Amino acid sequence: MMTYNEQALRLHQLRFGLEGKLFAAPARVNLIGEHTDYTGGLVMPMAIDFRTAAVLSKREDQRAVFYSANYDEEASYEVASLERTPKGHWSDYPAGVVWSLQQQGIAVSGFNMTLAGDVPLGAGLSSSASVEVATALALLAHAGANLPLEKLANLCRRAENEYVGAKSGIMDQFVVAGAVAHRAMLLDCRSLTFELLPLPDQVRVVICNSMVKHAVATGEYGDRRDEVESGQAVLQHERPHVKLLRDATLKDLEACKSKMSAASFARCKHIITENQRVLDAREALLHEDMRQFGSIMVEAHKSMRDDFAASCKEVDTLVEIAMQQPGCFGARITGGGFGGCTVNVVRAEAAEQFVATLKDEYAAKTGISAQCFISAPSDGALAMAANGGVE
Ligand code: GAF
Repeated sequence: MMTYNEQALRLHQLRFGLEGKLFAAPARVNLIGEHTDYTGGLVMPMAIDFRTAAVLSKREDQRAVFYSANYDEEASYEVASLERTPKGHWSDYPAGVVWSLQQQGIAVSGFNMTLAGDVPLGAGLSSSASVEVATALALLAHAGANLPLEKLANLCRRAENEYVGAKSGIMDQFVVAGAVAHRAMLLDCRSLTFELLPLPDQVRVVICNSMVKHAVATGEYGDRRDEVESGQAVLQHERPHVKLLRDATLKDLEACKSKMSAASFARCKHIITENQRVLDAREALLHEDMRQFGSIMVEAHKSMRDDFAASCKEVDTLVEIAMQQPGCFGARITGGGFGGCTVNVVRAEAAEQFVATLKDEYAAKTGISAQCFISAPSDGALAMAANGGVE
C-alpha cells in the first residue's frame, strides 16, 4: 500500500513526468464560535485528519499548470499576466494564491502543481482553506520565500476574499495553517492571538456530514454577512465604544433595536451570545467539564438555527438524533451553515455505536446516507512541515 504522500507524488510524476515536492494542509472543524470571525470575535476550531497535498515541480516556461486529481482536470494560467478574473472553477483557489503572492511582491515563476486530497467538498470542513494553504506553502518554497503564520493566513484569506470572491473571515486559513495536534485553538480574530487547549482523552470528536451541500462562495453566507455588517454599522454609529460587533453587549444591541432590521438584530444577537459561549466553552474545557461543554454546544446550535437562520432541517435532524444517544455530550452545526456537517463531542467508548445509530436513524428519517468521521485534533500545515510532512 502506498502512503498518502507517495500517491500524490506518483500522480504528479504520471501527469507531468517530473519529480515534485510535496506540501500538505489539513481541513478543519469548528467546535464553537460560528460566524464570529469577520467581526473580530472568538472561535474554537481544530484541524482534522483530512488533507490536501500540493505537489510542485518547476517549469521552464512561465505558466502555472494546475492538475486536480479530484476533478481529473487541468487548468493553466500565464503567471505574469494573471488577472483577477475568477472562473467559478476549482482552479480559482490555487490561482488566487498565486495572485495574492504577487500582490505581496512575491514573484512566482512557472510551475506544475498536482492537487490531491481527501477533504469532503462542500461539507463545511474548509476544503478551500486547505487547498489555499497547501498551495501557498508549495509556492513560497518555490519562490524561496517564507511567511510567518499570521501573514500566511492573511495571504490565503485575501486569495479567497478578493480573487475567488467569497467573503469569508480568517478562522479557516489561520487554523489550517497554525493548528497543533491534540489541541483545539481558541483564536481571537481581532488580535490574531490564540490559546491551544487540550481535549480530554475520554472524548472523541465525531463529524457527521448531512450531505446537504454548503458553499461559502455563493449567496446565503454573503447575505448573512451583509445583515451582520449593517447591524454592526448601526452599533458603531450609536455606541462609540463599539469598534467591531465584538465590543457590543446585548444591552447595546437592545438599545439600537429600533434602528436596525429584525434580521440584523437577530444575526447580531447570535454573534454577541456566541462570543460569550466560546469563553464559557473554554472554561468548561479547562475544567474538563464535558457536560457543560456539550450543553453550550447545544445552545450554540439553537442560536445558529433560530437567530442566525443558518441551519437546515437535515442538520437539525442530525443534532436531534445525536442528543438522544448515550455518551453524547453535545452536538451542533459547524462551519458556514446551510447544510454541511455537525460536530459532536462523544464519550470515547460510545463513539463507534454513536456513529452506527446516528447513520441508521438519519437514513430512516431523511432517506439520506450520512458520512461520519471520528477525528482527533491534527497538526496544521506549518506543524506538519516542521515535523517533516505527513504520511
Ligand atoms: C466559513 C468561513 F469561511 C469562515 O470564515 C467562518 O465565517 C465560518 O464559515 C463560520 O463560522 O467557514
